[in-house]
Amino acid sequence: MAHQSLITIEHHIMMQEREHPEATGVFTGLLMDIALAGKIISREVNKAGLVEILGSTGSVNVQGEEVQKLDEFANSTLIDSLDHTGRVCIMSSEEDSNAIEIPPQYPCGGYTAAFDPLDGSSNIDANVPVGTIFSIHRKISKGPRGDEDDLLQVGRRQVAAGYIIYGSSTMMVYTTGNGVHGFTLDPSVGEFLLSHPNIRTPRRGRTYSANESNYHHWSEGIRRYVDRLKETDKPSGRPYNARYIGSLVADFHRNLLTGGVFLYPADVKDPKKPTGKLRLLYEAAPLAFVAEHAGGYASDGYQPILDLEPMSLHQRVPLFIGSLDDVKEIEQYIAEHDKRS
Ligand code: P6P
Repeated sequence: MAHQSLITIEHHIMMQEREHPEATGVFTGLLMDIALAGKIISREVNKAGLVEILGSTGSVNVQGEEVQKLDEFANSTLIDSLDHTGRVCIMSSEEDSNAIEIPPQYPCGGYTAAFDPLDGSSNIDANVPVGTIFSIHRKISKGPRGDEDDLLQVGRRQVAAGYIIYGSSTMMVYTTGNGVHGFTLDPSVGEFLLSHPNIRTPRRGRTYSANESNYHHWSEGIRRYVDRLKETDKPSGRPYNARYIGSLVADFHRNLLTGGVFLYPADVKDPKKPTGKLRLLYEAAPLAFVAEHAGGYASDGYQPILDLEPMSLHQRVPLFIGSLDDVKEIEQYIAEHDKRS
């Protein structure tokens, strides 16, 4: 059997960096800092049932969601891995209502980091896969320190994005715009080893992921689209399969590898979720960057997620993401059946 060469994520990032002669190694270091945080979070997630960190801290985050202890641990691990390195100038996290400034005693660098430290955390106690999502931009503000303008950049300008999924194994998937690559953690040596080089997502899938308990809160176009997926007169025979884990990173990762579409539409009847539930800066935009660089697509129903200008750190957007033809079809249903609100 051909010997699969052992390529660590560090080696892979450095090989990618060599293709950018202007790269200074700071960017490489930043991705390695995130990989380190992922290893530490993985260790804690994988023993969550054994030590007293299950259950919640009793506090509530900016989203009004109860903060699970692992959420807090993941958040502080990422901040502690990044804030002193001199590689980032400002950060944003789902867990923090305000931007996270670099402490004055540390230098600022040329990049920003936005992250959802532990997405899907409401599933932790049920041992359902959860994930870390991250998004990297270049600093654009003129001052020596970073500010919110550095974070509120359109998704297409990201220089890197990806996620770490803590599932049956821990994987880190990232792109710098030069292909999407997946690495599986070998916990016995603490290394992420290349296991999924150059991931390409099928143009059309056979899976759709949506929380259908919201069906009556969806627009006409979305309801007609999902109804269509279930009709049995389709020439391709079996209709689509429904697969919904309720953990964005897990649903996204499965669809990325095998094809399919994830839908979290706007809620036309719930004033609390007028624009959907998922956040643009550290959920939709980084996963859209990964999806597009794997040949897929992500839309808010009208335009690419990557073209949306963020107005605020925790801005929510409707999200349709996955196989290119499936997401484009959703846009067609919306164009045909929905009045533009
Ligand atoms: P619902 C988890 O709380 C999360 O943010 C995503 O990981 C997941 O896709 C979504 O919310 C699930 O939301 O409303 O279907 O429970």
